[in-house]
Amino acid sequence: MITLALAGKPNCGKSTLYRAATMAHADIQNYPFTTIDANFGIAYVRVPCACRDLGLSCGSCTSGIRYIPINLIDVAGLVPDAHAGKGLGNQFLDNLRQADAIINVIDASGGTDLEGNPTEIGANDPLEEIDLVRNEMAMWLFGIIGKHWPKMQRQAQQRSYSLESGLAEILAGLAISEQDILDAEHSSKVSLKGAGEEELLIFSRELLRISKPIIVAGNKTDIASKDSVTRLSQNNVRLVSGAAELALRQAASAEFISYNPGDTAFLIPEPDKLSLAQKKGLDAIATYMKEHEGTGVQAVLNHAVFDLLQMIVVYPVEDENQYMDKRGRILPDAFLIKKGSNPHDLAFMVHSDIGAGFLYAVNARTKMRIKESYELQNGDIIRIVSTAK
Ligand SMILES: Nc1nc2c(ncn2[C@@H]2O[C@H](COP(=O)(O)OP(=O)(O)OP(=O)(O)O)[C@@H](O)[C@H]2O)c(=O)[nH]1
Ligand SMILES: [Mg+2]
Repeated sequence: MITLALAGKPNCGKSTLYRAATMAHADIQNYPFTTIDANFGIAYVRVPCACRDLGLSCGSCTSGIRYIPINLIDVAGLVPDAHAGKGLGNQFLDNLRQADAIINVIDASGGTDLEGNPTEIGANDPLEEIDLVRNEMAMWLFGIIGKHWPKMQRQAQQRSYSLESGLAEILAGLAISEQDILDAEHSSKVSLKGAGEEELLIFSRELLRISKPIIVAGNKTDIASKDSVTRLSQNNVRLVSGAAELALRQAASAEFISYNPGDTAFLIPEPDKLSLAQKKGLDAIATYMKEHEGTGVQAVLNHAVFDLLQMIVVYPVEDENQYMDKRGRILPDAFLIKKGSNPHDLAFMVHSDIGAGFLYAVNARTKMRIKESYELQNGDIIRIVSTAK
């Protein structure tokens, strides 16, 4: 399953976003280092369900909206020099190991300093927070590689030893592959053989850029100034309000409003049930949503998965005529799979035995057999035929 991690300085709203996206518990407070141990939960990306194009109602979606699970990690806040032990040190960096991509949360309101202490709104420049995560992670990776480097360089004197595969073994637990290493070597123009410290740092930065892509989410946009919001969006920052999303999810689960995560508006079925304060709070959120086309939280998750990580959605089925599994469930699964994957890759995702026994696949929309080399398309419904059951 895809894993995203929320990282950023203390007190920027990571746990608020985490709670909003997962509806799992996490402590939220207006001071730095509220979170010490990382929180691990399940969030969702939102897509239109394929059952609607087929004129069916699958039972796995909400009125045609399909939510597909991903892992979300909320880590402790990081401060400059965290890699060297400052703040809560680099344990949180270890929590980023499993992440496929990072959502770098910044405080768009400028109402907290670099260490996360509350200040006046606008007293800090949110753009200064952007390089923090990237730098700290690069130094952390550099530190891990550096520890092994002298020994590896000695081993590299032997002809049979490959630095790339040696490094891939060391970095396997960080979801970094040998291909990532080769790509980083190529694009950073650093040759690992004989690389000194400076070159190794350049290489580490590039490897990080390739293996752990980062998007920036400007949180607390609801209290940020107009100027700050404009400036951030010009700098490729995605605007969000974790607090608004959390309030909506809580109001929806209490059945005060009808809202599906990612909607650009919500409805209040029985306004009389709400107190004046609740109405006022919801009114403010409605105004914010009108201006920003929603709270932005779902949009950030979707952007990370579909644009940054280049995933597509594919529906495996066992009966291509009725789009069902053996138990009669219509489109029972929706898989996130990397763009460029083929039916054989999908078979392995369903189960390693199904992959090993792969015979052929059928495109359920056309009922045609497809080649093993066929590039899966977003929304494909695929029956896999395998010797394994
Ligand atoms: N106005 C506003 N306040 C927010 C928003 N998100 C979070 N906050 C507030 O910001 C403060 C910090 O929120 P947390 O979610 O605990 O921040 P964090 O980044 O997890 O903090 P650490 O765990 O200490 O690193 C709390 O007072 C939240 O209520 C938002 O979107 N808008
Ligand atoms: Mg926190």
